[in-house]
Amino acid sequence: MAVARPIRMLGAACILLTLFLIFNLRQSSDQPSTKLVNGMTRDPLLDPTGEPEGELWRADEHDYSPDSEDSARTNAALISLVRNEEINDLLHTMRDLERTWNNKFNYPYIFFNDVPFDDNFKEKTQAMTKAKCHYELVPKEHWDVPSWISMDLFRESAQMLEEENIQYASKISYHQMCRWNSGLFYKHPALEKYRYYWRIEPKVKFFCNVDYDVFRYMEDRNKTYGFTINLYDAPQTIRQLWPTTKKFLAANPSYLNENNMLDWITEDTIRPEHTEGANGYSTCHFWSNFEIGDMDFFRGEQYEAYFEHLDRAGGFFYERWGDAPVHSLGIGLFADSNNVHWFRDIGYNHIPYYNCPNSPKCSGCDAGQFFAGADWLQKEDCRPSYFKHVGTH
Ligand SMILES: Nc1nc2c(ncn2[C@@H]2O[C@H](COP(=O)(O)OP(=O)(O)OP(=O)(O)O)[C@@H](O)[C@H]2O)c(=O)[nH]1
Ligand SMILES: [Mg+2]
Repeated sequence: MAVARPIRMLGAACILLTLFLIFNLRQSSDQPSTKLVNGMTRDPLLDPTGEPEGELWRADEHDYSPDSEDSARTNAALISLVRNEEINDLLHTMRDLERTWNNKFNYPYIFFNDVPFDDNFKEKTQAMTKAKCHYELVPKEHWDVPSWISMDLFRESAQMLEEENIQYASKISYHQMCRWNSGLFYKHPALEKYRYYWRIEPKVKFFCNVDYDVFRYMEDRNKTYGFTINLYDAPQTIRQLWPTTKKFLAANPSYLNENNMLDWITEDTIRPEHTEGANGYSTCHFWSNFEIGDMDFFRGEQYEAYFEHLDRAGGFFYERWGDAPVHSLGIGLFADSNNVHWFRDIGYNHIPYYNCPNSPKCSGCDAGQFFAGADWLQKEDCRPSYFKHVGTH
C-alpha cells in the first residue's frame, strides 16, 4: 500500500526529532554540569584547592600504625549504620576511603545494625583495612518506634505522603533510621569514649588524596561539624519541622548561638516555594551521608533538649523528618558558624551529587561537578545561599 508523501515526510521528521532528543538526553546525562544556578556567580570549587592552612598532622611525622598503643590518633572513629545485604556497596566505600585517607591514619571503623552482622560482613569488612573493625547492635530501645507514636496516625500520614510521591514514606525502618541518626547514634555505648565521628554510607565515593588527619584538624581548630554537600530538601517531608523548632526556640531563647546561621536557614528568595512549603525554613541542609562531627555538641544541653522536643512532637513518623535537616537546624541554631567547616578538599559523591575540587590530588570526578543525571538536579544546590550567608570556610 502506497503511503502519501506528506505522511512519509511526517514520519521522517518524527524519526529525526526522536534521534535529536535521544542525543541531547545522553549529552545531558553523560556530561557533568558546572552551570551556575541559584544566584552563584562563581564556583569556589573551580579555584585551585589545597589543604587547609596551618599546622596539620601527617602520617609520616607521627605514629599512626594500626596497632600502636600510643598512636597520634585522637579519639575518633569512622561509623556506619548499614545492613548485611549492603556489604558489596560498603566495600566500595571502604576501598575508596582507605585508598585516599585511612590507609595512612588507621582510624577504627564501628558498624551499627538493627540486626546482628553476619560472618560474611565481618570477614569482608575487616579484610579491607589494617584498622580495627567493630560490629555493634543498635539497642532495641533506640530503634523501636517510641510508645507515644500512634501507628494508625503513622499509616495515615504515610499514605498521604505516598500520594505526593515521597520516597520511603511508608517504610517504617526509614523513619527509624532517620530518628536514630538524628538523636540516638551518639548515645550508643560503643561511642561513649569517642568524641569525633566520620559517617560513611555504602556506595559513596571519595576522589581525592587527603594527607592530613582530619580528626586532628577538627580538634585543633575547635570545629563542631564538617560537610561536603549543601542541598535543598523536599518541603513535603518537613512541613512541621520549622514550626516545631520555632516553638522550641521561643521556650529556650538563650540556646540560640550568637553567631548562628539563621539567615541561611530562613533564606526565602532563591527558592521561595521551598521556604513557603516548609513554613519558613529554606530546606537547605548539610547532606548527612557525609559528616564529620563533634559528638560533644550533640551530647550537649541544647541539641539534646532540641532532639527530645522534636522526638516528642512525632514528626520522625508523622512526617518524614530526615537526620540531615535535623542536624542542620541543630548546628545552624546552636553552634557557632565559625566552627562549621566545608571540607572542600574531600572529593565526594553519593548518587547523584558531588563535591569535586580543582586539585591535582583528585581523580575520577570533574572539578566543580555538582551532579550527574537530569539537568533539574542542578537547582538542588544550596551552596549559593550558604556561601552568601555563612561563607566558604
Ligand atoms: N542496619 C540498617 N541500616 C539501615 C536501615 N535503613 C537504612 N540504613 C542505612 O542507613 C543509611 C541511609 O539509608 P539509605 O537507604 O541510604 O537512605 P538515603 O541515603 O536517604 O536513600 P538513598 O538515596 O536511596 O541512598 C545507609 O547507610 C543504610 O545502609 C535499616 O533498616 N537497618
Ligand atoms: Mg544512601
